[in-house]
Amino acid sequence: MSPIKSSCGILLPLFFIVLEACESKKSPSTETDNSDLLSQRAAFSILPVMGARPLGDSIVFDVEKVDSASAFDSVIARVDGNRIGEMADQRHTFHWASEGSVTGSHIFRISGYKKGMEESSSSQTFYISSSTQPGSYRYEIIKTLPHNPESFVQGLEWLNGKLYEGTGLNGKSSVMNVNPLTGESIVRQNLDQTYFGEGITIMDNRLYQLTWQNRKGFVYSLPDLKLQKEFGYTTDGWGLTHFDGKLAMTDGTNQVYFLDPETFQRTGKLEVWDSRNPVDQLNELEYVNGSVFANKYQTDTIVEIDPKTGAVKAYLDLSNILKDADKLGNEDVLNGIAYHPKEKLFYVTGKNWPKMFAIRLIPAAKSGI
Ligand SMILES: [Ca+2]
Repeated sequence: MSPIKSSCGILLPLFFIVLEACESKKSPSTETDNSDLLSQRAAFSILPVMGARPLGDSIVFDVEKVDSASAFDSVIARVDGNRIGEMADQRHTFHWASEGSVTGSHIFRISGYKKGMEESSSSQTFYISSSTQPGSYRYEIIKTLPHNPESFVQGLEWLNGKLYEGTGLNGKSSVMNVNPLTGESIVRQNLDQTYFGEGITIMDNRLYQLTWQNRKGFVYSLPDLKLQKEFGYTTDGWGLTHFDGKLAMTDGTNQVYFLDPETFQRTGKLEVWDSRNPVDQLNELEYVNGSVFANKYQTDTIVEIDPKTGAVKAYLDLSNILKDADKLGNEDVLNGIAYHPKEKLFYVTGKNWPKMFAIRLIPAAKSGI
């Protein structure tokens, strides 16, 4: 389990129901008489929402005023900051329809107001999972191609019949236009050894590249791969793709962040969940026909994600696609997904792999994961 941080700054294990009481306006008093302790108690109790609830469910929040002496002018309930109702009685049951929302963490908050000021509040973090069992794909290898075993591939993308690759490791990071028939670079731009290159994507004829922990990205012109500008961000940089006019990046968690491609400001995020759990270690990305495909780091699995909801649509298991007989001994994990839209094939490879594979995906039955 991964610890998560509540809005009150308390580290709590995932799936542990978070019941927070945040006194809104007052600083903690140093006095210890009973009346002061009472004044610091939360004015509301919220019955915990148990476990992750499937997207589309109506979520029920049972709230009770703990301190009946608290006379609020109004009591407002919100989910993710959006008002869902008002509480007039001692107890109240609120319903929130999660249909049309997204997977991941959400916050229910109940606030008591006096003279327009929030006097006291309690909140609870709850979790929404995918409502459907993930499907799975089988695959057929259409082509087996060479790949430079010195390339620690972090990003892979086709544009107009040209294959681009970004590589990592300090001192070995680069962006390249690669000849897919030989695995050799046609145009190559090396990064300073300060930088550990990560995901790449091409948008409006510009190639974007992340770095791992430098919190800096680069923008290159095409086809010459000349550096045009740099940009910053506040997380690790792992995978990168784009769709609907925005960049989408991962940072090794289960989150996908959306960035404006001009200002690089974060404009939104998704938390990726399957029908049971958050799906983390999301790495290199590829947007294909309404889905985001992601390598899951340290596995041979590619995850298909619905970018509208964060729900996992399907898994693709590429275990043993690189045969032992083809290994040179320096291979690292599967990484790199590039979709060729005319061929309708996915090109996949791995870090320091000597091979790249063009595969056709074949939907299989629901996996039951
Ligand atoms: Ca890609």
